[in-house]
Amino acid sequence: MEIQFKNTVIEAVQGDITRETTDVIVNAANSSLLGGGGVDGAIHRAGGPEILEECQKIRARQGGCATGEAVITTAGRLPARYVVHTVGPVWNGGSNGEDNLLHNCYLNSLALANDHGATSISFPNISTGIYGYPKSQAADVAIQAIKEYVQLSGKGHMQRIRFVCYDAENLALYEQKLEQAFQQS
Ligand code: AR6
Repeated sequence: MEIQFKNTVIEAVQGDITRETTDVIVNAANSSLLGGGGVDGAIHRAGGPEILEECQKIRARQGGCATGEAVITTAGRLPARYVVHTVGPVWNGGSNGEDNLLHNCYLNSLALANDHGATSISFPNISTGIYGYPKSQAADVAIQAIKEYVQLSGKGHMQRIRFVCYDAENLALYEQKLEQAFQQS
């Protein structure tokens, strides 16, 4: 599905984020930046060793990436231009600042992509796999963050923001929640 909100097209699709042709794809990384399973593993496998080399340089410079923050590298052999690596929170019951940290992941990724001249970006469903975040709540946080960003961003806006859902359950949640969040706008 596709929604037009101000000057931005917001989409929810089902698929593999490594195939995305947006300027930026976002990786649900961990704070070591050294790769892992899930979407992180898929991105490093498909993108090749150049991505890890740049992650290692970032580690040497700043010691990894804190939860809620984001860093940017080449996309290696992937069709995208850049990979933004953000570290989602591990779900720990919900009263440990998880929503706020997840919100930061989306906003910091958008800001970093925008700083690099990107006009399109694809997000996976950060934290909803290995990190155990409830899917419905994560979708609410993601959509709220995107709405806030589009409302507040000035000239350098994203033309296209895509939620690339791996599973049908997430796609159904995003379709329903995007409709609700933007129907009044
Ligand atoms: N394209 C799009 N989404 C995907 C893909 C793909 N190719 N593969 C999986 N997903 P997860 P997390 C979905 O576990 O919960 C790693 O080891 C998946 O179905 O990848 O943030 C990192 O190194 C789920 O909806 O990330 C960290 O240690 C979503 O991506 C840890 O996992 C996120 O699931 C991060 O855990």
